[in-house]
Amino acid sequence: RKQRGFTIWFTGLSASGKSTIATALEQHLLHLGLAAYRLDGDNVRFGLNKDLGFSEKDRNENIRRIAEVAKLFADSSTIAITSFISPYLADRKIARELHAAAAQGNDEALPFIEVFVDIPVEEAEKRDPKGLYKKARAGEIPNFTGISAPYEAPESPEIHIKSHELSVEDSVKKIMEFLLEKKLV
Ligand code: GGZ
Repeated sequence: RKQRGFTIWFTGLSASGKSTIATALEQHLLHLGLAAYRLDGDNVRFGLNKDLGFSEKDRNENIRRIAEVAKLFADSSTIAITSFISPYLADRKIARELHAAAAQGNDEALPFIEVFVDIPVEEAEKRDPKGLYKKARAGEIPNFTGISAPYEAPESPEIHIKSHELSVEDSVKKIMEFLLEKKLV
């Protein structure tokens, strides 16, 4: 059976563990022989979206473009994995609807799986691997999500991971169980 493309959309605070789980998931899928491709800040914000910053308007545009690119990957039968804060409900809704509106040549919608990587902001701040929360608290980074800019938590994500309670390995397991149950892999 030919692999069907779909998008796994991670959302969560900076330092929530999105990229770590997304990377482990991508490795797992690749080892199974499935085509997967991860979009994250390193390959999108420094290229396609290098004209965008962190104002609300720029984040809207960041997410809009990422959703369009993920849809193209999914349409090409790849598993697109996106790892961005994507703090606004409305932006994630647009991304979901873009996938629901069936892709060209397909009669089926492209599945969209939202994964909420949930961590209390205090826990993310304790981790602070890049010292960004400290800088944000000091007023050196404006509009910092969770400190001086909003994070709108998903209301009904397909998968909810409490990343301060679940290991990376178990997080990948939880996502794989969902994909298997939905017969997506
Ligand atoms: C949040 C910021 C900010 C501000 C720079 N707010 O932990 P990181 O470093 O590696 O991940 C964060 C990343 C967020 O970019 P996204 O494209 O995921 O954001 S969004 O979806 O909201 O468009 C952080 C760094 O960029 N960073 N300034 N003000 N995170």
